[in-house]
Amino acid sequence: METRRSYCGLCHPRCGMLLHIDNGKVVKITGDPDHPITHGALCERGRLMLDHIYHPDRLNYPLKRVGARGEGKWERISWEQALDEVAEKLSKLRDEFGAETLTFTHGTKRTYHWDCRRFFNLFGSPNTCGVNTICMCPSCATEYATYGGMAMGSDIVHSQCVVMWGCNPSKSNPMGVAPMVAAARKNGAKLMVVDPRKTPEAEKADLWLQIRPGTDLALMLGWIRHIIVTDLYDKDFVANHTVGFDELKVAVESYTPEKVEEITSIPAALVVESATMYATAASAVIPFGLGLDKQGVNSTQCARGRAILRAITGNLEIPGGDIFSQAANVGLVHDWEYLECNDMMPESQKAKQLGADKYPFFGFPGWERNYAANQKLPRGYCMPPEAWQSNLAHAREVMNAIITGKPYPVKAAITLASNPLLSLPNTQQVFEALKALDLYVVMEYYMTPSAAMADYVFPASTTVEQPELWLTGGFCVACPQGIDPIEERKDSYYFYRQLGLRLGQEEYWPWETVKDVYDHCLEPVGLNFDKLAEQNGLFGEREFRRYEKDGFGTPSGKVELKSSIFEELGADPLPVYKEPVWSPKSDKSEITEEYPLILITGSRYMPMYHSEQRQIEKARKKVPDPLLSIHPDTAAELGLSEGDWAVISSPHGSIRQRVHITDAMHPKMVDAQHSWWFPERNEKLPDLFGVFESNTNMLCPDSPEFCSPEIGSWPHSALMCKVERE
Ligand SMILES: Nc1nc2c(c(=O)[nH]1)N[C@H]1C(S)=C(S)[C@@H](COP(=O)(O)OP(=O)(O)OC[C@H]3O[C@@H](n4cnc5c(=O)[nH]c(N)nc54)[C@H](O)[C@@H]3O)O[C@H]1N2
Ligand SMILES: Nc1nc2c(c(=O)[nH]1)N[C@H]1C(S)=C(S)[C@@H](COP(=O)(O)OP(=O)(O)OC[C@H]3O[C@@H](n4cnc5c(=O)[nH]c(N)nc54)[C@H](O)[C@@H]3O)O[C@H]1N2
Ligand code: SF4
Ligand SMILES: [Mo]
Repeated sequence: METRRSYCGLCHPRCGMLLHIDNGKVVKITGDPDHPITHGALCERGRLMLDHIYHPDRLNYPLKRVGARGEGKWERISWEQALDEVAEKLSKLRDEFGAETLTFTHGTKRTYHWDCRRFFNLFGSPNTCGVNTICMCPSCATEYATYGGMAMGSDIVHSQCVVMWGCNPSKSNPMGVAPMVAAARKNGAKLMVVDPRKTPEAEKADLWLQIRPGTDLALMLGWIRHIIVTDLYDKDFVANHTVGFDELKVAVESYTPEKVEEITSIPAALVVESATMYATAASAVIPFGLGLDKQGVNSTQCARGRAILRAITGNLEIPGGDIFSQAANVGLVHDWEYLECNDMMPESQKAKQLGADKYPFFGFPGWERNYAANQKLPRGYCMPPEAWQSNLAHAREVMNAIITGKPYPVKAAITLASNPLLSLPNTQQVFEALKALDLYVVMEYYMTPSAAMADYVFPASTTVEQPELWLTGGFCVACPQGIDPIEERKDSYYFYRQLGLRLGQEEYWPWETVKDVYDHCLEPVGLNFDKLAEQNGLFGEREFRRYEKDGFGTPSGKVELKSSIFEELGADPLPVYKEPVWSPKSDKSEITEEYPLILITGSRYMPMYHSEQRQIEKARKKVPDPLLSIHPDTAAELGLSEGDWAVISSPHGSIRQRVHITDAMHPKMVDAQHSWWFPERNEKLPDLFGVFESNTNMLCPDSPEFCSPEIGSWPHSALMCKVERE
C-alpha cells in the first residue's frame, strides 16, 4: 500500500490528508500528522472524503442537455466538443449583446477563484455576482476602507479577550477557529459571545449577550459610546493613527446603555459590563462572524462598527489582537489579485457593472479606491483587495436583467463551485432567471438543482485530484495533488484556460497547468510548488504595529473612523443604526401580527456544508431531514412535538422542515437550516430535487429595502415568520 500526501478541500481550512492507495485506488484516508497547520486533525466531514471521491452520483463526463431545460435529459459529449460549443456560443452572444451579457454566480471560496475573475476580465464582463455580497464582502470591503486590510489573521490564541460576535466556530470552523478559542481559554482569555442562540461557545462563555437579531450595530454604538465616555479608549492610538474621532463621538452620543437595552434586549448593565471587559483587556479580538454579514440593512455598518471598536481600543496589529498585515516574506508571493488581471477590464465595461449605480462602494468605484490606497504601502505589507471578494455585480440586479432584458440583456451564465438555487435569497427569482437564460454552463461534482437547469455540465475534480496553493497573510502552504483525476474530471483552471484559448485570450494563459501558475507565484521567494511542499510551507515572522512606520492603506494613511471612501461614494461615513424592515419593533405592525417569530437561517451544523453532503449516506444518516430549531415553550404553544413536520412562512414564501425542540433558542425566535434539497428525488421539473420544498431562501427577500444601502447585502437572518403544524 502506498501513502501520498494531499489535502481536504471540503471547506476552507485545507486540512492535511494522507491517502492510502492500493492498486491505484484510495482505500483509506487519515489526517496528515506532518501538516504544518492541522497536524493530522480532520473533522467529521473531512473523514467522509472517501465517500465523496468515489460516490456513484459524481459527474465524470461533460453532459449536454438534449431535452427541454430541466427535463433531466442529457447526452455525454467530449470535453473538446463541450468547450468548442460553449466558446462558440459565448462568442456569438458577445458579438450580439456585448461581453456584459455573461454573468457568473459565486459560491464560497472553494476552488481557485482568481482564474474565474481572470477569465471574466479578459472576456470583458464586469458581471460576476453571488454570495460574496453577504459572505465576507461587507467585512472585507469595509475593513479595507477603514484601515486598509481585512483582519482574517486574528491572533486568537494569544488574546486576553475573545469576542465571538455572530460566530459559531465549534460548528462552522472546528479545525481552525474553535481550537484557537480553546487554546486562548487555556491561556486565561475571557470569552464573550454575542449571539441570539445559546451556542456551545455561549454555554462556556464568561458573558453571553443574547441579542435580538439584526440589532448588533446598536450594541456596537453603545460599546463605542461607553468606551469613549469612560475614557477606556487608547488615547495614543486614536490621537496618532486615526481620523474622525470627534465626529464619531457625536454619532454615538445617543446610544446610552438604556437605549441599547431597548433596541437589543440586552440589559443595560450587561452592555456596560461587556464593553468594559472588551476595552480593558490587555488584548482582545473580534474575529469575523457571518451573523453580522448576513443580517441585511445593518451589515455593512456592523463591519464598520467592529472595525472601529478594534481600532479605538488599540487592538489592531498587536499580539493577541486583530491582524491584517502580511508576514514580510509571505507578502512577496504573487497574490490572487495579481492573477486576476483586473487592469484588463476596459473602463467602458466597468461602467456597465450591474448594481454599481445603486451600490458604488460594492463595485469598481469602491474597489478601485481601496486598491489605490493599498498600493501606497510597501509591497508585501498587506494583500491588495481581491476583486473576487469586494468588487461584484449585485445578484438581484443580475437576475432582474436576465428576466427583463433591462438595462440590457444578460443571456449567459457560468456557475462553478456554487449552487445558486440554494444559496442566493429569493429562490423564486433565481429560478425564473435560470429558466430565461440562453446559455447556462455549470461545473460541478454532482447533479444539483442548479446544474439540472444547465445546458452544459462539466465534471469537476476533487481537491485530492488537483494541487492548490494556500496563501494567507501569515503563511503559504503547498497542497499537493494526491491522485490522478478520475475519468474526465478536471480542475477549474483547465476549464477557464481552455475557454480562454478558444476566445482569443491565448497571451494571458501561458501556463499549461495550475501548478505552473503556482511555480510562477513562488518565484519572488525563490521557491516553486514542489520545493514549497518539500519544505512544508513558508512561514513568516509577524511584525506588529507596522503602521507606526508605514501608516495604514487608506486615503488618509490613518484608520478612518469616519470613512472618506464611504463619504465620497454617497454612503454614511459614520455608522447609523437602522431597524430591520420586518421586526417586532418596526412600524409594519401587520407583519408582526401575522408573523410573530424572529427567523434566523443557516446557523452551521456538522457534517453538512451548505447544500452539500446530501448524497453522502453517512451524513444523511446523521441529519436525514431539514431541521427547524424552536424553544420548548413555543413548540408547546403551537402544538408541535419533536420530529413533526412544520410549515414555516414569511411574507415572501413558505417551506417545510422538521421540528427540533431546544432551549438554545429564545422563545420568540426560530432557526431554520439552510440549503436543503433532496438528491434522492426527481431531477425533472417541477420537482427539481425538491428544491422549493425546504429551502430557507424561499423565505428570504432581496429587494432594496431589505439590503444594506452601501453594498446591497441581503438578509438571511433578522426576518419574521410564522410556524404551523403541517
Ligand atoms: N438562507 C441562507 N442562505 C445562505 C446562507 C445562510 O446562512 N442562510 N449562507 C450563505 C453563505 S455564507 C454562503 S458562503 C453561501 C454558500 O453558497 P454556495 O457556495 O453556492 O453553496 P454550496 O451549497 O456549498 O454550493 C457549492 C456547490 O459547488 C460544488 N463544489 C464544491 N466544491 C467545488 C469545486 O471545487 N469545484 C466545483 N466545480 N464545484 C464544487 C458543490 O457540489 C456544491 O453543489 O450560501 C449562502 N446562503
Ligand atoms: N458545518 C458547516 N461549517 C461551515 C459552513 C457550513 O455550511 N457548514 N459554511 C462556511 C461558511 S461559507 C461560512 S461564511 C462560515 C460562517 O460561520 P459562522 O461565522 O460561524 O456563521 P453562522 O453559523 O452562519 O452564524 C453564526 C452565528 O450567528 C448567529 N446569528 C444569526 N443572526 C444573528 C444576528 O443578527 N446577530 C448576531 N450577533 N448573531 C446572529 C447564529 O445564531 C450563529 O450562531 O461557516 C463556514 N463553515
Ligand atoms: S475542517 Fe473538515 S471539511 Fe474542512 S478542510 Fe478540514 S477536514 Fe476538510
Ligand atoms: Mo460563507
